[in-house]
Amino acid sequence: MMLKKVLGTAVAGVLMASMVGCSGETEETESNTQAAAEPQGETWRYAHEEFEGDVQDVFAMKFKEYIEDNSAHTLEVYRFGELGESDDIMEQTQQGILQFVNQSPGFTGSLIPEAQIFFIPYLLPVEDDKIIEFFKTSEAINEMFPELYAEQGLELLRMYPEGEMVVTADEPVRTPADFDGKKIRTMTNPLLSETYEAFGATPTPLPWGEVYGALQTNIIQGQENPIFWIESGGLYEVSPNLIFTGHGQFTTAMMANQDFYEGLSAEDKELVQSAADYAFNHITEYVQGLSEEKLQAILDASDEVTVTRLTEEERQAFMDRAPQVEDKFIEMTGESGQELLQQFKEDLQEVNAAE
Ligand code: 6CS
Repeated sequence: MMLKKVLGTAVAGVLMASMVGCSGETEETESNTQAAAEPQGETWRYAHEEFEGDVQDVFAMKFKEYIEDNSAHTLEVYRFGELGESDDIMEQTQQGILQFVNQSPGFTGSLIPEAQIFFIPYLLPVEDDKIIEFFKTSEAINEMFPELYAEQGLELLRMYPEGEMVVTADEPVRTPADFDGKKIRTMTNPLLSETYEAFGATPTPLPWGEVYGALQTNIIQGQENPIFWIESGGLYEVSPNLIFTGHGQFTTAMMANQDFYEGLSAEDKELVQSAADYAFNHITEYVQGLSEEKLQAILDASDEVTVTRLTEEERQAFMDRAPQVEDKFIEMTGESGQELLQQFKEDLQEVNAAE
């Protein structure tokens, strides 16, 4: 785990050096000049925040499969650490060094404050079928968010859920008082800090690369993530008490550099949209039941792990603190956030009514 991180950071500089100055177009060589009748493909670069076989990687590989099966283009996929942290790959995409990026709203909050809506606790359902239906049908997700990303030079292609957020800590937590004095790592957005403060903890924003080590050395006493990531990152080894609070979903977003996208032919735009739809349809199947499967893998791998599922009454004590986070969200985002939140709630009502 840690070795992967160090190696990844070391190669990032080398890759960056070879990329700067590339436009994404295939270099003209003697042989491809001669084969003028052949369709000329370009090489596009796509970076995400996870490791081989994780949810964002499965999405990326499906996107790649569609692009390469249906065009002469090639897609290079870069995983966590190969080009730096989440903020680095976003910056590289905005600069046009990368054509595609998968960045989670957990890190996009400083760029697009409204993206922090996903961190209002107890807003989103935790059930797989409901959350998937929400992402498929929500006007807020599919019509309002693309406009917000466009303001930052990004063409939002898809948002999708990766799984219910589960807290891990150095001991089981059942009440806000149990969080007292615990430093809980959050992704780096201010609203998530508000959530953990409201929950009674001391929020500690950190980039992903520092989380395992900080848990191991007790610099932090807990963190939150979906089960598949707790399993694949080995977080249960250093933070063995799993607490199902029911407060949220890990959500992510996949997008393109907008100048690049706008410069594509109509045919290539259609190709990119279809590839994103293809990957989305696959991932919404893939994530169903993934948490249960990976929880079993954790339990098989460790005797130390405990699982705490809050009762309705225990959950209520955390839910009671959600309105103050919602107020903060409005304070941070103003009218735009208010409109988004209203639409979110209407979209969620429809999903719940369709039960
Ligand atoms: O906690 C994090 O920072 C990471 N969690 C997941 C599920 N994906 C990527 C992200 O960096």
